[in-house]
Amino acid sequence: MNTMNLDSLRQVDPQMAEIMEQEIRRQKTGLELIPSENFASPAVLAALGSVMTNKYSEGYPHKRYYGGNTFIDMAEDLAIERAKKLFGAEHVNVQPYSGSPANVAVYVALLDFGDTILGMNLAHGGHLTHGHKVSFSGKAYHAVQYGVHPQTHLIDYDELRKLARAEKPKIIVSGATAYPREIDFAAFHEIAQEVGAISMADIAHIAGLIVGGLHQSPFPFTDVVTTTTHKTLRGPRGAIIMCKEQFAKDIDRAVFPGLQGGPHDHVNAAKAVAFHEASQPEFKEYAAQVVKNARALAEELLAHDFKLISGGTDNHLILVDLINKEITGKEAEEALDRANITCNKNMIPFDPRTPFNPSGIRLGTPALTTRGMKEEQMKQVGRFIAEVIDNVNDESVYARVKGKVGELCEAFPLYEDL
Ligand code: DSN
Repeated sequence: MNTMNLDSLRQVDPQMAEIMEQEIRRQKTGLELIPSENFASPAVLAALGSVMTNKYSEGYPHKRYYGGNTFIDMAEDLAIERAKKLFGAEHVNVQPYSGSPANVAVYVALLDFGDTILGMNLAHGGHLTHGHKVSFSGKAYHAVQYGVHPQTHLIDYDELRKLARAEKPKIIVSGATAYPREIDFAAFHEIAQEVGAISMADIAHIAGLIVGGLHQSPFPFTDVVTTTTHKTLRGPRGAIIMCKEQFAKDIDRAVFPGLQGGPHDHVNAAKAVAFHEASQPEFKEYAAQVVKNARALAEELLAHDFKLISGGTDNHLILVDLINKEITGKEAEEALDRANITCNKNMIPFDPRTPFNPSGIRLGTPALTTRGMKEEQMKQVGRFIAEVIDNVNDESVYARVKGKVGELCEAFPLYEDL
């Protein structure tokens, strides 16, 4: 984002400018630990806040229902080519508005209503769109859910195979939003093949780690891969669908005209910028540091008697079981917020509590790593978290930690021209 944009906003709409200034201040002065969030680069923000938002371009490059799309076609082609190269995908659709619509588009493209989906239970780390009963995926389709092993908290591939053989799903969805360990996409695909199912991987959380070579890739074998572009990938809020050529036509038709209208061309331009950034050598270093930072934070939390689901992490996130600390996830989220540490309450596997007041919190390192923080700072952050959680309701502790959080944030500035 450049300051000129903010100046014009201040002149035209001071009320909204004031809200945005407060949000900018919040982002700069707090520790962002929500694992699905990140700080998009000034180049990505520039593309998002651009004239590309002015265009209608229903259709696909060179086959539009509107005139004047020469440059929009160039931008969308560029986004597609860059994504293909980055991930090694055969076909890419960059138009999905976000992750949930992308997953729905895959189902609409490849399934009939009532077909069986096998996906990961939300309470065990899956996603609403992987078949949860409150979501479209669980209402329109017959959803069967797999989970993690009660002791190890790891995906039990033998159980998954048994379930797949018994239920004969039409599609098997891998991928998670709160799973701290590596996912074996090859095992998922093998099981899908054994039962004649389509394999689908939702890599939204770990796309940046895959690009950085830090996590097993679902390419080239997985049939369909979806990802958001704003998490570890550090692009704009949005999503893409990648697939083998044999599914391309159906998926494109499901996205447009099946479910969506005009593409968000400013977002698609920003996706192209993000793919360019993610293909640079610095991005590999960034992804490696995200993982090192998560390990360092996990070690510090373990040293402060926190229980971590699966005992630690292989990726960018940590799922903390707070039961031994006698505090709920909601209380912990609120207490940490008071010290300018942002995380989110989260269900843990086999949680005795409810989603709105669960037993855990979810922490991640993508955003702090973007600020340039390393292992030493993660240890500090771990100590801040312990200080708050072990002294909950002590206002003086909140104030003290908030002061230290402020100093740490000042040493790792963000969006300096804002
Ligand atoms: N809402 C996202 C997350 O926080 O993980 C998943 O879509």
